Amino acid sequence: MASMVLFNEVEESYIMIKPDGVGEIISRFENNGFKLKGLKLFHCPKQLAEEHYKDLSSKPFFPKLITYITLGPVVCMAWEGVGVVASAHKLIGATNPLQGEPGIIRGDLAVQTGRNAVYGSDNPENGKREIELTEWTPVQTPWLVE
Ligand code: IDP
Ligand code: MG
Repeated sequence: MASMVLFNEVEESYIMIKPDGVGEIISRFENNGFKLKGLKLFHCPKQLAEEHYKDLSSKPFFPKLITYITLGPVVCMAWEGVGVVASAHKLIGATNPLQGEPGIIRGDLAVQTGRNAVYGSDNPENGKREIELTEWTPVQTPWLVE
């Protein structure tokens, strides 16, 4: 995918701490020098979870994935930075946490594919789409405009 090789572009990635995730995940991105543009705690409705994961709707694990994502609140975040999408992928690690090396979020903080603690956008286009999907409004807007 052409967009994945543009490592010097400023991008946005939608990062989501899944219901089983922990706050430490936020500091992993912060420590890598990315900018947290927005964050909200959100109990995702089933319909929105299905829209977010629509590319996986034909997979046998899809119903379990939707159950997982809607189990409790998730932390929706918009992170900005040069090459943030590819860097986030490296920080998050393999889909199966048991394949994660120490220092990689899923390797350190999760044990099962079906409870792998965090989501990150696949490419910058999806980053934009997924941030818009959760209807995130820049926090400055209501401060600057009544
Ligand atoms: P990714 O999150 O590493 O990009 P995907 O293949 O896009 O992985 O799958 C999305 C999510 O679906 C995974 O993060 C995981 O929570 C869940 N998932 C993927 N494969 C399985 C499986 O075989 N069993 C249960 N859940 C799965
Ligand atoms: Mg994926």
